[in-house]
Amino acid sequence: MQIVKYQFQQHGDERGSLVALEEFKDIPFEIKRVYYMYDTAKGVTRGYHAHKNLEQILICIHGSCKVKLDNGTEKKIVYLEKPYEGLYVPNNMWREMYDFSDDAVLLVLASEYYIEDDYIRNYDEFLNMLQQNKDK
Ligand code: T46
Repeated sequence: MQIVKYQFQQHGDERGSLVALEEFKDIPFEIKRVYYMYDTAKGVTRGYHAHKNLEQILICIHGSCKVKLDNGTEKKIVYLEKPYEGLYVPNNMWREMYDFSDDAVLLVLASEYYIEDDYIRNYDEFLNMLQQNKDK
């Protein structure tokens, strides 16, 4: 499994740093939604689902966290701790986010609006869907 981590351009000067993200330029899709999670309780794992039709970029803009990606055959763990790094998460990818630092803010840029039907929350269902896609 290839992990795609974007390194965004940092505009830094004596005042500090700034990152600007433009759809189709820095981000490979139209950004239809932005959300972020913070104040994550100790020991919590979020996610435990895949999406049928959603691309996302995860940026830990403050603090750190880990993301486990699972494409049904391979699993990889990615550590996010830099506000100028974005992890690309394609559709049909199981994800779990955990080990959030107390100060972690995980920002997500999404290619689609929020659609509950797009979630696959059962791991066996996820594997079945991958198999069905293969059989097509
Ligand atoms: C994902 C990972 C990385 C909304 O109302 N609108 C939204 O756009 C989102 C993302 C969530 N919600 C509501 C639905 C739930 O009542 O916020 C609540 C928490 O969402 P959820 O339990 O899905 O959060 P996570 O952290 O498990 O997953 C989220 C995204 O939902 C998911 O698409 O890929 O972050």
